[in-house]
Amino acid sequence: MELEALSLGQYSFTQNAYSFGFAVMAAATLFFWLMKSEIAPAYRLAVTITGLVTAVAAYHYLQIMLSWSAAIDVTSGEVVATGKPFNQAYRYVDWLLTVPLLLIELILVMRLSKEETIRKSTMLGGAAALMIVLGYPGEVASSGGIRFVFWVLSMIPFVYIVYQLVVGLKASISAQPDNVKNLINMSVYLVIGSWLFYPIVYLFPLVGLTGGAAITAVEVGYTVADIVAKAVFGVFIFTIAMRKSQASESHDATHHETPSS
Ligand SMILES: *C/C=C(C)/C=C/C=C(C)/C=C/C1=C(C)CCCC1(C)C
Repeated sequence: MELEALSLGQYSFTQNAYSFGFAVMAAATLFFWLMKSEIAPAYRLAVTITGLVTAVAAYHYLQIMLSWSAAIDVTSGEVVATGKPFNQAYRYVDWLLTVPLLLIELILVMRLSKEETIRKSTMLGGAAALMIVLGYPGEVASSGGIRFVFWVLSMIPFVYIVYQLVVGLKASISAQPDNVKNLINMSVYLVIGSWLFYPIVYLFPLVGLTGGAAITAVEVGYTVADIVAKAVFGVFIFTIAMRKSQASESHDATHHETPSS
């Protein structure tokens, strides 16, 4: 990463985005965990994991922010690289942990049968982890060709996940209670919409964005996408859990929502 290509404004803008990311993730974690007592026991695990995802992200935003300020010295009024590398692995380690968990949140809040839950969580979680692992070598490569090759490889599990969400979950979603069906559909499209952002941001350096502008666009772009994919998505999961909890007060608490076929 050519850190000295950054202007002072780009450096601070990126630093402020990390700081905002940390604040949102930390606040979201407190909200999900403190509000968990309002949720029926059957849906608490989904909400616990929702808060775990934002907690892991808050921790990594703090680390990213510290790494960013350690890599760059601005005391002279200009951007000077200190020689300490900016650690991009924090982002990928964060994704490796949080991306499978985000899909598991969605599966858990649907409360499918035990076998379905395990099968879908394993398939989707596994594909998500593979997608992140395949993206990393391209992210840290200095050659555009290598970046593109790993983009293509990582897109394979990405497309599989989108297919599974849209087609694979269809029957299960239509078996969901009426008061949450729409919200679950919206959550699925929120996942797809916000996740699409990442492979697009990843390509910025390959489509002519260079130097400080490219670094800033990638870093701020990922941060915005993270906030939508983790905290905003989390609010959807929380709302679904809340509505189901209210509905289940008058229903059999052990009832499973499985497709009738
Ligand atoms: C909270 C973090 C989330 C939801 C991160 C999601 C990340 C992706 C969907 C990343 C996907 C990528 C590709 C599909 C190709 C290029 C490499 C990646 C890893 C950026």
